[in-house]
Amino acid sequence: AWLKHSASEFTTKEEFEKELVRHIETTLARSLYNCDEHAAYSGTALAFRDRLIIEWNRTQQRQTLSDQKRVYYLSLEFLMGRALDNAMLNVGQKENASEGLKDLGFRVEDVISQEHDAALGNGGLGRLAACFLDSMATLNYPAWGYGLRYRYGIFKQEIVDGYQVEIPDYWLDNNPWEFPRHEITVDIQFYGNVRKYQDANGKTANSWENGEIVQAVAYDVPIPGYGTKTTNNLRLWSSKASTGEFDFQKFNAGDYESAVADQQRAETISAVLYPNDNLERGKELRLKQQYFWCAASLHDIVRRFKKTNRAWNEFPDQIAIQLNDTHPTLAIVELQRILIDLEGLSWDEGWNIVTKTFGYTNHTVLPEALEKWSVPLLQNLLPRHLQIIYDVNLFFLQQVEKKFPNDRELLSRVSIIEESHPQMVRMAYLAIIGSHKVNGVAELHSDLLKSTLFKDFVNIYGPDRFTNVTNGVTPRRWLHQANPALSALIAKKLGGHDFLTDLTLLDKLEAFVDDKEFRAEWSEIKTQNKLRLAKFIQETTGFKVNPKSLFDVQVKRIHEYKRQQLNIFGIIHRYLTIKAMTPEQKKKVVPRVSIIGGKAAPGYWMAKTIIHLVNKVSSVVNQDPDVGDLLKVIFIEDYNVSKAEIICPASDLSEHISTAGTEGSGTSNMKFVMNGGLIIGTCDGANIEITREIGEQNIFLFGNLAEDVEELRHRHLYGDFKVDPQLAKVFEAVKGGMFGDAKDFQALCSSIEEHGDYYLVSDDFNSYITTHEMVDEAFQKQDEWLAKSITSVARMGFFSTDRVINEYADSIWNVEPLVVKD
Ligand code: 26Y
Repeated sequence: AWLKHSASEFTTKEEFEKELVRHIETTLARSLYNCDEHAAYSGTALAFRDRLIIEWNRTQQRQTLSDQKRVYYLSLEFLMGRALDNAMLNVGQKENASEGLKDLGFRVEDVISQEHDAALGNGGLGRLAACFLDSMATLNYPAWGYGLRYRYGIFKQEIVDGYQVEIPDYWLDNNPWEFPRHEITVDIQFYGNVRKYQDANGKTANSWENGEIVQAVAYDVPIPGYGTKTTNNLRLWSSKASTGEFDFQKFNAGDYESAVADQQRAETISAVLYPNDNLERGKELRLKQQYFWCAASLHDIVRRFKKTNRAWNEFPDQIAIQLNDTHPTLAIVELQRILIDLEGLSWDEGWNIVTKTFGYTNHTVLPEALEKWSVPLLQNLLPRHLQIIYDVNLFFLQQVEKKFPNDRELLSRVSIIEESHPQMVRMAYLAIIGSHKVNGVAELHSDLLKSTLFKDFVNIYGPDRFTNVTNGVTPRRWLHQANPALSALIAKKLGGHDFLTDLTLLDKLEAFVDDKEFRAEWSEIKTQNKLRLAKFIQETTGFKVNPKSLFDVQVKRIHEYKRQQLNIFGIIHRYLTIKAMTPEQKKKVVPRVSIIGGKAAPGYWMAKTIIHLVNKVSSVVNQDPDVGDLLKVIFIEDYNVSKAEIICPASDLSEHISTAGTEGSGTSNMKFVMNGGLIIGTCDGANIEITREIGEQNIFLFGNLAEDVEELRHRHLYGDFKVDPQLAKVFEAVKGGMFGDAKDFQALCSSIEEHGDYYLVSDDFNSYITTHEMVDEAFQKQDEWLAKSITSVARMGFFSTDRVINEYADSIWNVEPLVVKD
């Protein structure tokens, strides 16, 4: 009789053990007697990988056969974190695996933590892409991700003498989760020239010639859905010297050195993730990365489409492509080039297909993050693409002129080409013009796009091209995986884990808010999670923190708009306040651990100064006997996804305190609340919708509103500006050398005192401090605090990426899930 499943589809502890041992002994050529934790990790990963491969092949076959519309998510960043725990949980075999590992003498947590994070992203945008992949697979959408296979992910951060130092993150050795597809390659052209010629019908056509060729090689990563057989694909491109004849000429001519140099230059394209988050720098290599990845992905997509033998006008019925910010905007131009130059379609036929295919997501209104590429750079690197951009612009401006005659101001405002020196291509405008839908990532953000940045385009196209899709996070990683105890408690109350795939079911928890026993269990889980973090802090920093303290966390990329400086100034204020207290007064203080973590872009000097100050304050405060356990300040080194999984479940309070109107959405706010933490935050990004969902009484909001920011900034520059008196005291302490050389922090203080306080730190300081006092009071009433915590979690159903993906599918992509039958 045939087996119901092959050996690699283990469903019991024994079957898993067999697979594990087989991989350790044969694939890894190790004996069980010298099997260390890392080998146990590799063996386990390989056993799970086999399972994924089987379903992945089946999924790809099923999707090809069904011939329905697919989604391609183009993102330069996929901040995946670790894969093993996720794979175990998504295929539902973590129990069996942990039992099996235990038999061999290993703890599953130790094995899991052997894995190197896949850190192919900077922050929110990259992590959102990773959550989207999880939801698209879980919801059975036929969907692929396309990205770059960087040899070096985001740098590893070390703190040396209080300063950030960047260490390269070489992560590719022994990565069991990727499959090289050496047979899937695309030749990508750069430089060269455009030649005009007469085609067979006597029409003028364009040919891009004499360029340099670099080869793109596909590496595939399986993406398992939770509780479904659907296993989707993430395809990452790696660059390699072309093996074409042309490129061997140098070798043949004996020019060995220069041939090797060419080879290295080719490999440089996918060598490193640019570590800037929300800061555009216009580097040629970055533009090369963008085109390399867009062109490879587009050719792959077109190749797949052509196999179906459909007419070109069916392309948008078969394919939706989502642009994760403007980074892949060249895909728009590349598709138009393929259609008109290579496939012989007319301009209008091509452009009609292009605009129906693409959707564009904007993640930021910060001017310094908006991509612009210089015309001379594009002219040199991608001469044919520049011509197409000019033509897109010409036809667009003609359309605008028709609708709004004689408005030259308008034409120059909306032109894709900015008339500066040198001229610049505004990628966001190109993305809007080349897409059928443009969305922001939270309500306020989408409204701001329509009323400020893209206002003219709303007038030109009407409001329907612009929409909002509020972000979410995947509850599988951010609740079930990061906080197994809480997930289990919820499951016990709700009668199963269905809430993990329908997060709105969490609302049933509200019925238990007053249940004493339930509250105690809830509280105990938080305590255990805090103990786990306290242990981690002691192991990594040497500082002991009291787990009974209020854990106050701000972890995210360091940026002035996110205002870690407001946090650290608030901490200094608290420190000064405690130091001035009598012993009697001190007894009433709620002990606090302030935890800050995040990377600064290597060239972002102000952000690095903030990190430096946090570390200096930490070393002063943590050894001050006047303060003891009343205040501890911890900087978490090298904040990343796997550390976030320990940190999020352990917070009592987290800080989301950007200047109103600056944060697109924020997604860690959602992760923290989902884990029963409360928030102190501004009326910004998704904080506003979180408040609407969980109720004003369950969140600590403070600070000025977005609508008042412009006027305040204006007043700083032209009216009289006085630093908040409590903040002034903080500055006095810093300048007096309390935290080391005052000069080191000069710029931080003067950006507020002398240079207009662009981020409104002073304006919001008093409100921030007062709100923290309210937090202290609330924390003392533990029963009420617990009620807030439980109620908030119960009302977080909206913030699952499952809801988000369904919205994209309905309102932007027009795709249906491909339901799997057993
Ligand atoms: C142009 C280049 C230097 C660049 C590189 C990375 C520009 C921007 C970025 C990253 C942006 C980013 O992470 N944005 C964040 O996206 C999240 C997901 O939508 C939002 O929650 C968050 O508010 C936003 O800052």
